[in-house]
Amino acid sequence: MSVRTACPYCGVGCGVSAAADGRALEVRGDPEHPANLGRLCSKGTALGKTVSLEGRLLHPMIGNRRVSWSEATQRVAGRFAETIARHGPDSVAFYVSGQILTEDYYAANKLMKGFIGSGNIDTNSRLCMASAVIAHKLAFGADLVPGCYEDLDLADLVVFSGHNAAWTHPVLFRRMEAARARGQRHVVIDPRRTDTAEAADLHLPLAPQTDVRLWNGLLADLMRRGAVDRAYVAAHVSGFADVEAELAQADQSPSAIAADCGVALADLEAFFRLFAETPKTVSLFSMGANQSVQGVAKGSAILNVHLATGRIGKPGACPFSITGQPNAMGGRETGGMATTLAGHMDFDDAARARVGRFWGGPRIAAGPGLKAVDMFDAVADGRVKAIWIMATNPVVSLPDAGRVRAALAACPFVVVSDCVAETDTLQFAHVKLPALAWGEKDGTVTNSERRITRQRRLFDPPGEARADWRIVADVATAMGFGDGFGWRSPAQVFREWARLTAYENTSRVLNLGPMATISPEAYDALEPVQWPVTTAGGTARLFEDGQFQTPDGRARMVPVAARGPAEATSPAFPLSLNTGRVRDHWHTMTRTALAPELCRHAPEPYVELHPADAGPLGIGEGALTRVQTAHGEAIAVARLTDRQRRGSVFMPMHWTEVFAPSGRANPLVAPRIDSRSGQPEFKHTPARVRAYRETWRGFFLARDAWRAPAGLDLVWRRIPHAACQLHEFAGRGDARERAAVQKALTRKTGDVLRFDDPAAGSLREAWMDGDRLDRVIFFTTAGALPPRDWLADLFAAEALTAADRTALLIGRQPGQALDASPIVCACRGVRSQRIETAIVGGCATVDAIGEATGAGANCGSCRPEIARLIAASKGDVRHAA
Ligand SMILES: Nc1nc2c(c(=O)[nH]1)N[C@H]1C(S)=C(S)[C@@H](COP(=O)(O)OP(=O)(O)OC[C@H]3O[C@@H](n4cnc5c(=O)[nH]c(N)nc54)[C@H](O)[C@@H]3O)O[C@H]1N2
Ligand SMILES: Nc1nc2c(c(=O)[nH]1)N[C@H]1C(S)=C(S)[C@@H](COP(=O)(O)OP(=O)(O)OC[C@H]3O[C@@H](n4cnc5c(=O)[nH]c(N)nc54)[C@H](O)[C@@H]3O)O[C@H]1N2
Ligand code: SF4
Ligand SMILES: [Mo]
Repeated sequence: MSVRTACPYCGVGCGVSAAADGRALEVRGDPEHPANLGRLCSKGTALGKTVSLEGRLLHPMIGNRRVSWSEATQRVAGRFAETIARHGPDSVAFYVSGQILTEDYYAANKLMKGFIGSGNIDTNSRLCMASAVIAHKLAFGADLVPGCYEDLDLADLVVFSGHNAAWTHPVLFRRMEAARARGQRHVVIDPRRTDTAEAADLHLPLAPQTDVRLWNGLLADLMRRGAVDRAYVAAHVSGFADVEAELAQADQSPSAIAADCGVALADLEAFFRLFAETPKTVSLFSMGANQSVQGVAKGSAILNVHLATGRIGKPGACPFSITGQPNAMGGRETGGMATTLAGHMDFDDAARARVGRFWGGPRIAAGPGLKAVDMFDAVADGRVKAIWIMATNPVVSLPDAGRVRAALAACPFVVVSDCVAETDTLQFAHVKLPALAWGEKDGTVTNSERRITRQRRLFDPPGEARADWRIVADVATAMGFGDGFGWRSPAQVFREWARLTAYENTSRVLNLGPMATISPEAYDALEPVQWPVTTAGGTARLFEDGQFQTPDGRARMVPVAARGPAEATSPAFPLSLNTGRVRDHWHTMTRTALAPELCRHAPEPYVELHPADAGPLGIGEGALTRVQTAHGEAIAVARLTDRQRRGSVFMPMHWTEVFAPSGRANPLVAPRIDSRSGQPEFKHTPARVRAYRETWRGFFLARDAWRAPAGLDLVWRRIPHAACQLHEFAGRGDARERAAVQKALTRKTGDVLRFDDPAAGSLREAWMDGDRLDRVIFFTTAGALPPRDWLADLFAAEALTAADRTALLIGRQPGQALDASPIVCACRGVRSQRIETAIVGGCATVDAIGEATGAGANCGSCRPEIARLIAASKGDVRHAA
């Protein structure tokens, strides 16, 4: 029987229809869910591959000792209570995540802000949405997302500002591609020519951190053209004159703006014209906007343009901050951010009194607590002495990760709730709490368009794992707060939450009033619904009547001045390091790396560079490259591409100590934050690159995951395959280093096929366990190593053939042309070479390629890349400015 639930990855919030059989799972897109209408992307499609119990944390642990829940709960409650008694409520903190459910969020927030009495609960949405939240509050009076996905179908123009939707919100992007086929235009504002940009009508590859200048320039241009909606402004907006005065402070001529933003004048003018002429415009903004010391200003500059043109609250027209995590919105609603109290109420006296009355706890937080980056600073300097981390991996995902690591190592008491047993953060936990994962828990999430969807349970709870809300409630009860935390089910938590949104609510748009009495049956059967919820049902679009949640009901335009990034590049660090996502991985890879097909498109840490920046440094395509900043160093594989701006480099954020200790991005990222939102500037840190110049390289295939041998300075990364783990490594040492690695990796027993040529610096070993292949080791000092995939596939065989053995020794698959080209389509495992062959064979469209090879025919995430291969074959590759 299939169950309708929601995908646990991105903020699109796709509906999934899933049928479980034991731990096996079949998933399809839910055709009834309004967010995706049956589609899923590569990550959603592979969900079934990520639900095994391999590597799960299934029992509470204190140190390395398995303990009972009651002992773990007592320990957490005891240490928190003791710390609070000695050092006050602000000496403890919770750091939570947009990947817990609304019920979990509500429980954690209530405990911290209503019972412990501190504001110190913040969420990883601080790294993600905080700037947009502040921009919304300034403009609309509350953190309200005006639009809905239908607007993306109806718009005639969609502007993507720092948003690589083709990779990060693939299903929405498919929807917009369909609209584009009907005539919708796309403009992408991004320093990189991403797949989103590649497919667009116009790409503005702006210089890093010049968005405010660009959007201010657009507004000035609209004013000059008379394209401002004066009647709308007069009726519904304040602050217009202040913004006009601010704009007058700078030269707003298109040529000056084009020069400052580093874009071609003709492209800038084309954008301005298109924007002026297209009333039905949606401006999507994401991490290229938010993750900046000007994050709030970027958001305000975008909202100003929409308010001035009245393009808000109308079908097909709105500014649209798109959320990253499945429940980023739920966190913002319940109060998971240190800067709001709960239910879109802040810390003013009236709200504190109201929420305090509602909760009935002993102590209500006096004011905002520590924001994420500040919170870990406070851990570092001892102000915070006990921290509970839930559903996030800050040792990987916070900026200046080396400092975060040191802070946790020195913290007297660290609690981590997670579903997996091994993360970079868990190694610092004094207490590890096993949480139920997706498919095991029940609750709700809110997607980017304010739509609440039920996540439903598909499997029985494994081991002793428990729902996050329940873990919190048990600790609260052990701290003596049982009265406020006596829930028996997530439905009860949700009801209380819905009741709070409606409590003494005369003006708050966030209102789930009719759900405050929802029965357990109705909660189980809940259909996706967009808040605010009235007796008539959900609400698709906000502000249709031009009324905002400000005291006078008017929206506010906010003057913003363009500034540079926090830290300019310098002769020592001449490049701008930008970071972000790859198509098939999710953040710190704890789940996507369980699906080998999601590890093929971007198998290992890389750094993208413009060939003109790489050439003079002697860095070629595929070379191991050091990326250095004032904070740290990483080593990644160089990818040379003119899709990267000169002077900028890009690294994915995903790799961790578990997968690639030397390939982590965040030890490099400066912890500079927007002073209002507290959001870090992940998209810009001054950096330099150098060739790594390894003296030898190798790889190692084994059935288990291995860490780099201790005591050696190697570049090491692990790449999961279906039947084995591939470990790639390189070093700068001599033959002794190679010998030490060989010693650490070889088996002590079993048959071995060995080919050793010390003079040439190469070694091949294949170790057998009976007839099965058990380990393979290849080294070389010459540089050439054979393709790995066919070797990895040999691990699936129960017994090797004589031909396999010979092939192992010569390092080549006999008689078969090797296709070692990169995987383009993760769903169907189609490589670029096959697609190129199909193009040569006459396939001239993405659909034709799909018919011939299967590529792009499932989730469609790779369609932009296929289009690029077709374009490249015709020689009409566009070049970045
Ligand atoms: N595959 C995949 N999808 C995901 C996620 C994932 O981990 N993997 N994570 C989810 C989450 S939590 C989030 S927050 C979203 C993020 O989704 P996106 O915001 O689309 O993703 P990013 O790659 O972080 O950054 C977007 C773009 O900002 C650009 N950028 C950098 N600097 C600037 C600048 O100064 N100005 C402008 N205009 N652009 C700039 C970058 O080049 C990058 O292409 O993705 C969600 N979806
Ligand atoms: N350099 C750089 N760094 C970035 C960014 C960037 O663009 N560049 N983006 C930032 C952004 S936008 C984000 S959102 C963050 C994301 O960064 P993180 O939140 O640190 O990344 P995740 O891997 O999603 O971590 C989620 C953790 O929760 C666990 N988990 C999953 N489900 C559950 C559950 O139900 N309960 C519990 N208790 N645990 C669970 C997972 O196993 C995993 O360990 O990274 C930020 N860091
Ligand atoms: S777009 Fe992909 S990752 Fe995002 S919710 Fe849909 S299926 Fe999941
Ligand atoms: Mo995010």
